[in-house]
Amino acid sequence: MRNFQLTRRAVLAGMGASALTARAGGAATAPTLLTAQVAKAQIAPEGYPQTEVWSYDGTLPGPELRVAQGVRLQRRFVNKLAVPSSVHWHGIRIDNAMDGVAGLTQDAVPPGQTFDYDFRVPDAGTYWYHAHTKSMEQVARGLSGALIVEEPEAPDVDRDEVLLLDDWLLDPDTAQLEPDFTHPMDLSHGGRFGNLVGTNGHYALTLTAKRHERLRLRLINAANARIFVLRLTGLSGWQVALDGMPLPAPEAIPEELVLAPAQRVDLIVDVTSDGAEAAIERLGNDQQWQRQVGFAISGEASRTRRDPPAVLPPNPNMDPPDLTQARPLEMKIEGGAMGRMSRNRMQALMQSGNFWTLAGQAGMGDTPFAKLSQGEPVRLRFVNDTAFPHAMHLHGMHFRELREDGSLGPMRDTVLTIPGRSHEIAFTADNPGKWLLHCHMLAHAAAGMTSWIKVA
Ligand SMILES: [Cu+2]
Repeated sequence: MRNFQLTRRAVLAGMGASALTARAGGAATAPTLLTAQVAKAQIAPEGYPQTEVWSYDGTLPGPELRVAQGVRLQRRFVNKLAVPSSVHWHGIRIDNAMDGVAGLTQDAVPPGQTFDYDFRVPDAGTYWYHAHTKSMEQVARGLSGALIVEEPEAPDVDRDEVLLLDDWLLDPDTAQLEPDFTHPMDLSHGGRFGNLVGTNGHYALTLTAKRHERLRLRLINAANARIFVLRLTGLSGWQVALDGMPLPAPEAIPEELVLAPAQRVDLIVDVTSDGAEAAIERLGNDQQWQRQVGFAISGEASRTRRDPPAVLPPNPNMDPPDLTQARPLEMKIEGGAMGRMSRNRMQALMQSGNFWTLAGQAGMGDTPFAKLSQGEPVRLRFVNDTAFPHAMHLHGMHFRELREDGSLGPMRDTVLTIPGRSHEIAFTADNPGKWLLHCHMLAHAAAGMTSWIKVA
């Protein structure tokens, strides 16, 4: 992979993202639009040309949608691209017909056409929306944004910042996106990695902060394949939610915070740096820590640190599944480069344009991986028999990881599975519909790692 040369003096200031506030209901008012369109964005450092991207509403990332818990979110999706598209509302326990999965829950919206998304947001937390038609290409081209559902009573913080982490694979000469979105190397290995990493559409996002200021940081991994390993410097605090769902109590932030594609974490941090800077750093490929987000500190929000934050209010329906009644399922993950799949099977798989299988099948197929009765508790064991990590995402329902000691982890919608290991999740199949179950390394999803379950 070619490196993207950054010039030291190139520093971009400020954030371009605009916050839109959605209104509930509104009988005779014109629909609020969300328009997929070609746009230009200054992703690369100054001195490089702007990059042509596919965007929602012309901004990169798409507009931050911020709504109150429990309201209906209504957006008329307008497709001004030259290709079909659709919008998935990631992590929302949503009406199935609004889930945005082309070929499963709706037809892709053709160029020039619209689709009215209209659904209730039952859970407060940090979610995101992104294209779910040829998502490997469309998300990489820029079709993603944050969806924030606010608690009725927000926690006591000075500021609430959304940090959408992403990477882009750019031609170092032209700063345009590398247009080969189906490179066999990406499909069969770790996925499509960018050569420029950034936040909120900037390669070097720097925010301002005051000493002892309390920030809620909502981190979203919107990258196609990159697993972010992060640490904080000059900031200390707690993690309070994972994949949108509040933790039972604020927890210490791990020394190294791992955020797989599509995962989110909410942090409440205090600016504790004695110097002029604080930062979120990420572990680079060279095992060096690099700045992901900088905080330029000036002034003082208070003289001393505050008490720990209160627990976030729970979302409805967070009861753990009844494990004594749970139906056991197993999904073996196989294929890819350097895996253990036989040569014959791999060759047959590649002839169908795939590199991976879930439970022996490549791609969605006509029949679901499992048919579940509504309300049925399930335990599902992912067996990662490949040489790569996979971020397995279930649509429509959150699950808990069933740990080896028998305890249940926090609610999540995406679990990172490790090569050679198995990970068991458990959930109650309480949301009727056809729900995608796939790897969120989007090249893997495109090359076979897409399955679905039916709840009826
Ligand atoms: Cu994968």
